[in-house]
Amino acid sequence: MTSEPTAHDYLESLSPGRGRERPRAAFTSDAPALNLTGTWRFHLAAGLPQVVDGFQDAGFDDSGWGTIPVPSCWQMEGLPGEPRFGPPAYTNQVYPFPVDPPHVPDANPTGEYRREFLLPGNWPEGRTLLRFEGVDSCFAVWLNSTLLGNGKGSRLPTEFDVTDALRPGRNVLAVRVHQWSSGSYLEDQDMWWLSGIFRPVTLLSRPAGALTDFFVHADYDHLTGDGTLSVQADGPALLTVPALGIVEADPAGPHPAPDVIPWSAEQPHLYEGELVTDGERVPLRIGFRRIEVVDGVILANGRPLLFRGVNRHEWHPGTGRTLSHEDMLTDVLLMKRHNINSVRTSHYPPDSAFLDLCDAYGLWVVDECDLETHGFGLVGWKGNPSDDPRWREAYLDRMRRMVERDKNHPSVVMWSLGNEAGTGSNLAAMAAWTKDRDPDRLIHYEGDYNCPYTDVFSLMYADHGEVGLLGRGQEAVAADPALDARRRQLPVILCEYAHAMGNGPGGLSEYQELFEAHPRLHGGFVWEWIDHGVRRRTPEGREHFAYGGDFGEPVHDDNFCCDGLVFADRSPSPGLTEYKKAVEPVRITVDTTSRTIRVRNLLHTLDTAHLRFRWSVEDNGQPRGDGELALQPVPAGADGVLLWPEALNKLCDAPLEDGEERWVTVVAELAADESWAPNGHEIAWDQAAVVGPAPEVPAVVRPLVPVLADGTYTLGTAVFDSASGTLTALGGLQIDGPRLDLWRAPIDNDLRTWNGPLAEAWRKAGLDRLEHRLVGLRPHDGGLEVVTRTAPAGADFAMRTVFRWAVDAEDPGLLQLALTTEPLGTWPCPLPRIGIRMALPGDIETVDWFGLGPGEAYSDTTAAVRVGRFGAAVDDLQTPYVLPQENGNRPQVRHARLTGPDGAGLTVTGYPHTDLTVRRWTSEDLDAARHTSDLRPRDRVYVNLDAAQHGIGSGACGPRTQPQFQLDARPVTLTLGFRPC
Ligand code: IPT
Repeated sequence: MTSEPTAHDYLESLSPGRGRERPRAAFTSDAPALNLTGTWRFHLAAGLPQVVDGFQDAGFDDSGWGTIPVPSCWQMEGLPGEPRFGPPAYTNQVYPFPVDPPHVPDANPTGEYRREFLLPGNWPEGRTLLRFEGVDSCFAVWLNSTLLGNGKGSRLPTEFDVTDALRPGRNVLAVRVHQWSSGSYLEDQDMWWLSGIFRPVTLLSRPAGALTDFFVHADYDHLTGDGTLSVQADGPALLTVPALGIVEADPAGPHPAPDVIPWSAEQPHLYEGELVTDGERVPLRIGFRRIEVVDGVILANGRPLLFRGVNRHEWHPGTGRTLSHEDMLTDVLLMKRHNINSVRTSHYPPDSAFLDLCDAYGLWVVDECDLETHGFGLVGWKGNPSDDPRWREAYLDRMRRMVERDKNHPSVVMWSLGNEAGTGSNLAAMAAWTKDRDPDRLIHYEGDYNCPYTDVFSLMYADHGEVGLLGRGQEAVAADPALDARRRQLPVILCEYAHAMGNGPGGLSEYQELFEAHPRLHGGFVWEWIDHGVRRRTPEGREHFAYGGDFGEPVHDDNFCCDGLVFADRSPSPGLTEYKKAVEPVRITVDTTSRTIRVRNLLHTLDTAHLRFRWSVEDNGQPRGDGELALQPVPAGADGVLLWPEALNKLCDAPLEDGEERWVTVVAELAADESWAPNGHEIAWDQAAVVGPAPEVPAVVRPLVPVLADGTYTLGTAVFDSASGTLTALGGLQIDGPRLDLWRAPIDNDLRTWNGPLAEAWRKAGLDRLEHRLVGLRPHDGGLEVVTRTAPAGADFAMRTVFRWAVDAEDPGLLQLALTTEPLGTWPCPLPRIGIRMALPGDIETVDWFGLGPGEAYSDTTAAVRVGRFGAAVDDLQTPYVLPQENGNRPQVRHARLTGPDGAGLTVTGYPHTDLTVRRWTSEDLDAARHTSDLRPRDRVYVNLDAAQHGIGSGACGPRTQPQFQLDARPVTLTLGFRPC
């Protein structure tokens, strides 16, 4: 029996670990392996003084201990109820402990794990390794009371040789995991702090003669179409790749592979092979490809690469950073189905199974090392480990473990040193080691703007203006002329852009136009893929996603962790739909003047043969006809043009009722099942109006005259309060009449806008507490005129609004409103919205509309919506942003029916259109709510009809709303018709 090490000094030591095996490639083989996942005994100590002496002894009695699943993050246990083992905590940059490297607080939760296993009787002679895929953040391991060693580097594998400690039959494994360690200083990523054995644990037999490591080099020469294969194995082995005619050959080759199908994200062709040694057979999946920078352009297989990417953290709302294979597959399929072609594994190497999926389904990967020291930025980068030689080995160790583990994945095209770790010689050392070990991939790091050792100039959150400058090579000059000259030659990527927090991001299409216009720009990676919301239940049992501060953390960053294109449960948010359209890899242009359809193929590899192009015509949203287009395959990077087919011409020449709109839509869809989506899955589309839009405002020929009686004016079926001029009923429908509305529940981009939150300016101006005053009420021969003045307390600026109500005797059921509003004085800030708000009876359930849809959209997020007829339940028009905020707007609505269960309700017509929002709570309710579970339906349905709304932008982390989408106080008109139904 070995006793406890004299101290736990490894915890705060800068050493990355002791007793570990050298890093090597992750691979499977037919050698026996014992999966040690499952239920382990578990005890959580508050800190070192509380750890259990002797827990590592094989004979220790753990029958009184609880259990925990392995893998898991211990803070997630017990959720969505109460956490069983201490709560999760969320911070972005700030360390949740004093910056006192390498020391950590005494209150250092420590998980003690025990697991017995039976060694199968046929376990081979030879070496046996114990492999941990991920343990957060530092751990020591004993097998049968023998100390094996310790390790750090949470999202990286660690192996120990257990050959001498292993016994036939019963074995006892003991692991002590510390939440905080010196390693925590290097793991300050913007995410929940979670601990434990959170990835699988395996016992691996390494039979005599087995390989320890190998490196597959599969190059592709696009000029000849030939590949070259060479496998560097660290021991004797024979290589077989049947499809290439390689049979039991020396792996090193080099083996010419004539006329090979290269690997790309669009055509992820993998050649199955095998390495055979005396000890085992190792299956190989080989992808031939070449990635290089030529004349400042990133080429993959000789063709420019455009990243339509996302930053992906590993997240599940119930299990934290422990993901099932199904979760990973869901991510990959969702990405592929939304035209995403690349992933930055922010900010650590993912579970290797995810990279297997990227190889198989096709995603270009920027593999990022588990390194971030962002919290030093908050103390002026004083003491940043990145430039302290004492930390060098810890840095290099992390890089080696990533590169060695993942080097055989064709999907990985760039190695990223880490994220937000400042500058320093340790980063340079990581880059130098990597270039030497793997010259065939590119190096990425964003944090050193001079880019002395990277192959790309990478930026975060640059605004459209700056991206345009970079595209044209006109960026600001760096201080050092030599570095400036070097950097000017580098291709540009945005490793993070378009912060997808809450409603948004806006401005995606404008970024994409730039990326597609300038060869130096290689696209980017939206921040980020998934909300890190934690599924939680209120004491009354209402589920919601929790965020920073919800677990009583003294230091936290609120909901800044909820900024994904998919919600925490992996349901797509409107931002994902918008991104899919903005980055569509085939651009279709329906031209109604020349009657042509142009198809620009922006794919990297494939021609358009795998796509079917279909046209359809709708008159006022009613289908009139459709058909297929006979388009010759357009090669990658090329354009194809096609005349409209005769059937389409004919339909478009047919007469149309007055005021109707005719739209032609062309879609590109998969022509056959793919591994990631079925036949018919839509990839791209365009739409153009042949006639329309714009129904004329019906002229009021014989206006009804308002009738005053019993404190009301009656105008047709409309009833107005004679004191306030407010509409109170229409055709028997109770209405809380419209009044001017300028407020929206601030979205995250309003709340956190860089360089001064817009929402603060709005509240300061008093937009959330507007007062209304009736200025004039004038019944006249043409109808009823109501004039109001709307302004916040204390302000001398206002909006003067004229409501002109009219009903034509020819059509007494239609109540028309011509509204004009204009600013008085000087408004100090842009306005959230300009429109009206009213309330209808709570039994309104359904909205059917003709306008833009089907999803929500705002002025700078309109790429994904199209003109058509749509319908949805009121409850389904809401987008459940984790922090409740403005959502659900349907723009450019020509016509809408809001109805209850019996079909009764109200129709609204816009002349020519209006933005429409319908919800069971008010903007004030949305504003006040902290979680979706705070929102309770009221007994009214609130309807906003807007002339305009301020854009979305991505100001919570990045540029504000672009000037063209900013809503300044200005005169607007809104012309509407209301009819009970
Ligand atoms: C950037 C981080 O790299 C990323 O991890 C995340 O925190 C993101 O911001 C915001 O959600 S760093 C920021 C200072 C630009």
